[in-house]
Parts: sequence; structure tokens; C-alpha cells
Amino acid sequence: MKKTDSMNGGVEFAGSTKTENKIELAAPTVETFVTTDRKIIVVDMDAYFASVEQRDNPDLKGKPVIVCESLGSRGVVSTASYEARKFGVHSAMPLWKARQLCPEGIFLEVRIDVYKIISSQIKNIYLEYTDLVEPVALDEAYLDVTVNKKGISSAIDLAGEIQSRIFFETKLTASAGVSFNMFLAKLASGMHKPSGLTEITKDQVDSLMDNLPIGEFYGVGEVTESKFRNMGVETGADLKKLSFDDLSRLFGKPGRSFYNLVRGIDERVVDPNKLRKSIGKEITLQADTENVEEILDNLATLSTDVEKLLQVEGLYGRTITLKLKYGNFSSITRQQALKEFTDDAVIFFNTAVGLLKKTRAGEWPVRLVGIAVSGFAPLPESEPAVSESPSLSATTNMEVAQITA
Ligand code: DCP
Ligand code: MG
Repeated sequence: MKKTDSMNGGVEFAGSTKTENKIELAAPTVETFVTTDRKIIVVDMDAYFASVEQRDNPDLKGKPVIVCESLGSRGVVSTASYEARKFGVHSAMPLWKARQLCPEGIFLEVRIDVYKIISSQIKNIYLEYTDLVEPVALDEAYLDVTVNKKGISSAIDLAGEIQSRIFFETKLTASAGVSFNMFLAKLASGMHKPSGLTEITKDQVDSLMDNLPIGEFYGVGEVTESKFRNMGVETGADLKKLSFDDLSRLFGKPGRSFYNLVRGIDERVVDPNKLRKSIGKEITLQADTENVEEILDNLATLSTDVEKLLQVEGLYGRTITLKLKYGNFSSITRQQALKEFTDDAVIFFNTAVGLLKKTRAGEWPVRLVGIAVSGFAPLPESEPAVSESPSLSATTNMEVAQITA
């Protein structure tokens, strides 16, 4: 999952000097009894897209495979095999840079349809153990196995069994994290990649939290991280020194969550019906510009990128939001609801162009542009991934982001 800030309401865009994806989730709707004795598992596939490519072409095994959204001059790395990561290649890196770092890399284009089919295969494995499955990406899901269909009492055993089942059925490896809440299970899942199986127990929480870099806490994105760092808060130990009231005053609701997280408390529940709220992408320009052509150029790229992100998630949206940040750092958003649900880049682009006319672009220097799509509908019945995905078969989320001027 991508790192996101939870500081602002409505449609959010990640702030970055590079482009960054932003996926926001709607508030939980499931009421579940939260106890400190829950058994939560996070399963996260290893180098997912690249591993699928290596599986389907054995010549690629052990080689630096780099999977990209497109192989064009403005392509971006989706993921890199562990062999390619040794060269410093990682997700969201521009393709030209990946080629520079890893000239002998094998560059391939994404095959989303294949990854989607495997994801639903994997999800069916989870569902044999519990119905409380919350997918958060094509390759990652939370499972609440406190009560499970197989009556397995050890969550570690259960997670290990799931890893074996995934490997048996897909020939792909997954890492798993086990703990008593979602934040800690997620943290555990990343500790021993690839093929890791890690548990965080209650007695490990204090020292783990004390040493955790502030940017690793759930809900701390780039903006919050730099705010914390400016205050001299670098780790969980520093965070612990701040009172509930201080954190609440400084960060609002997320501040109260930070207070709890650093004490090993996370009351979020695994929600199979959680809906995506918005998906967007933004880019900070090389230099502030008053040139509308340059902005349009970027909007075209962003439209295509957002189309791909929606396709990865299998979503169609009908509310388009354009975001601009001017040279003086003030941000505005302009929004339009369409008649039809769509994942079409051309429609996103044309709508954004219309919205751009309601801004000061061309008059004032612009430093950042972004497009987000919200108001999602489920995919048509014919799509296999949908009927198997509770997150998409639930009612349409018509939540509309606030327009700020
Ligand atoms: N992905 C993408 N663009 C990104 C990040 C990820 O298209 N900026 C895609 C490609 C990944 C998949 O999502 O294979 C899963 O993302 P992860 O963050 O889980 O990364 P990987 O599974 O590739 O590697 P890891 O072993 O670190 O989980
Ligand atoms: Mg992964």
C-alpha cells in the first residue's frame, strides 16, 4: 500500500516532487467488537507484478525484471523484481531513471488482466478461512481470523498455511504479518520480505514503537512527516512524549490516532465492504509555469495514469476533481460530476480542461497539477473480478469531495 497522509478531508492528493498515487478509503461501515485479543493477518505478495512475469516466463527467473505502466518515454516503474531492486530501482520511479540505474534490466509492460485474475484466485483462498477479508490493493489484504472457518487457533499457523496454499496454487510467494491489530499486522508483513512470516506480540510493542521512524506510523504521509520532523519528532519514542491534547490540537482526529498507535492501539476493524473514496494522481512541475500548453500536457499524462489506476482497482467513477497549486502555494480544486461512470482517460482529460478554465491557470504561475476521480460504481456483472469482490459489489459510493476555492 502506498503511504498516505490522513490530514485533509475530501479528495486528497499526495504531495510530492515526483508523481504519486493517492488512494483514499471511505470510513468503515462494519460495527465489530474490538478486543485486544484479535488475530489479524496481512498478506502482501512479493514483487507482485514482476513475480508474475518471472513465473510466466522462466527465462526471467533470477533476472532484474522491471514492470512499467508503459514503455514510452514518460513511463513509470510499477514494480521491480528483487534482483532489480539491488540496482536501486523501485516503484514510481521514472522509466528513464530505471534504465540508467539498471541498463541490463528486462523492461516489460503491465498485464493488469492477468494480475487481476490471480488476485481473485488468491482471495478465494482467504475466503476459505474467513469472510472478514479487506483487500487494500491487488496484492494485499487484511484478514481477521480471530474466529475462522477452519478452527485454527494459532494465527501464525494459519498465515503459514495460507502462504503455502498461495504458493501451491499460483507458484508465487507472499509475505505475511500477524498481530492483534491492523497497524501492527501490516508492519509485521513488511519485516521479512520476501516469503516472510512475522508476528508482533504484545510484549514487543513498546520497544518496536519507540524505535519506529515517524514516517512509518499509519496516516503519516509526507506533509505530516515533515511537520513532525520540524517539531523534532523523529521516532515513536519522540511521539510518545506528546500529550493526547497536543496531538489532537496539532493534527485533529489523526493526532488522536497517532497517540493510540504509538501505544499499540488501533481499533480499525477489517471491513470487507470498505469502499474506495477517490483515486488520483498529481505532479509537481519542474518549474512554476504560466504556460497553459504545459499544464495541458501534464493533464493528459495524469489522465492516462488515473485511467490505469482505476483499471488496476476495477473501478469506474463519475466525479472528476482538478487540483492546482499556484506558485504562492495556495491550492484550489474544481470539480464536475459526469452523467456516466467511466474509466476513460479522454473523458478525464476533457473534463479537466473544462475545469481548468475556471482557474487562474495562464495568469498565475502553477506549481502542481492533479486529477482525482471519485463517486465509484461497481464493474458490470460480466467482469469476474467484481462478483468475487465484496468491496466492489457493495453499494455505489456517491460521496462527493468538497470543493474548495
Ligand atoms: N504498484 C504500482 N505502482 C506503485 C506501487 C505498486 O503499479 N507505485 C503495483 C505493482 C506492484 C503491486 O502494485 O507489484 C503491489 O505493490 P507493493 O507495494 O505490494 O509492491 P510489490 O508487491 O511489487 O513488492 P513488495 O514485495 O515490496 O510487496
Ligand atoms: Mg506486494
